[in-house]
Amino acid sequence: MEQTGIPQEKILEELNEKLKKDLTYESGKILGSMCTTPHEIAKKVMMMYPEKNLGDPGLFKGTQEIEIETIKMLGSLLNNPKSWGYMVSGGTEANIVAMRIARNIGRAKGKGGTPQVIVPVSAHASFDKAADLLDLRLIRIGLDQEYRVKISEVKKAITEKTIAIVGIAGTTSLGTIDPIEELSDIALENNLYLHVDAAFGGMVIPFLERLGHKLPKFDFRNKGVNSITIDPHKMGLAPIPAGGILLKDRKYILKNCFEIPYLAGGTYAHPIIIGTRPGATILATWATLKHLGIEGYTKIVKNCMEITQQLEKGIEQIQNIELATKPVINIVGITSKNLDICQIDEELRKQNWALGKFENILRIVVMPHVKKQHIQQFLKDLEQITKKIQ
Ligand code: 0PR
Repeated sequence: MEQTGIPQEKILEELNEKLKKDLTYESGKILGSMCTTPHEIAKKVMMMYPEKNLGDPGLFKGTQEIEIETIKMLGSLLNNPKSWGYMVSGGTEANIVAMRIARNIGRAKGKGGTPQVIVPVSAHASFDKAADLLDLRLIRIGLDQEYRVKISEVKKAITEKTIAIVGIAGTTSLGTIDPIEELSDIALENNLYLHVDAAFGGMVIPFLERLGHKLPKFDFRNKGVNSITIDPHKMGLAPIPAGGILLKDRKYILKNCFEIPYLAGGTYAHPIIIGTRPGATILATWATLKHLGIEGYTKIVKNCMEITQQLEKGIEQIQNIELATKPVINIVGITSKNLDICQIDEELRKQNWALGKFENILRIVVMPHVKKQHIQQFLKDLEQITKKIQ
């Protein structure tokens, strides 16, 4: 650290200089991220209240009420305004919290040995983190031709050690939606906890439904769904960190809290992982949800889907590459039978394009910062690269 402090202006200049190395969403080159520039109102609100701490909510009762209102808004989006939950640091924490509750419910049922959780192979890495932290064993189930979990395999995988099933609504690699209705029936029949990871899809699918897309019911309309992850810091245009964990029933969480008796605001039982917790991003999420409303988000999602279709058509016209599957939401996977995907990725990176790379798929997430002209340019560059490396 400096012995003598540096004037503010100089520091801001230095920061500005150093951050020139960062890619920006505005450049349109970031095609593989699930995050984007937060909405203007989110940025404003976030800067206004940086000191709010929901680790000690008794001190910030107003902020706490706003968190509850935020959860209610997300709950009504997921068709259960009565659901209970918390704003967390993101999908990872939300999934870990859900897995912890499922494990504890399993324990309370007297299930012995290492608890088993049935997950699709498409599950996000946060489930590996949860398994490691919570001493769970993941039982991984393969996918059908449309990259959704194979229901018959899920049924076969259930044992007396199974404590939970996970379904994904908007997978990380391709945005596909598992048959949650069928998973719900299986969970009810076998008295198992069902968690839905809608970290990305939660802020997309409800609006696509409003636009008339026929998609599987993924939310609390299914009686067997116990909890849902939904992240406003992805398609919700909220600032990072703003994830959400919603539970069908408040009793699940009440039995699973850590009581902190000495807090300045009075005793509080922490239900989630982190302690000191930003209120500002939650206030900003609340403001963004209220400002955009259902209509605002529906418009944003409609626009992203139109650009997704533009990209889809463009890919179909380029030789030697193809769509991994027809996109159901604003995520597109590119694959190839005769070209090396890693080589395509390398060449794209030389031109500053930043996509997601999975085993044999390049992923594009058509976020609100991705515009028509970016996709046009991308398709041109991609076509040239495929010709060059043939
Ligand atoms: N569940 C699903 C289905 C996800 O796709 C993700 C994140 C998570 C949970 C975890 O969410 P957090 O990252 O908020 O904890 N998926 C993105 C991914 O792995 C995260 C991401 C975001 C990656 C922006 C890159 C990036 O630039 O692709």
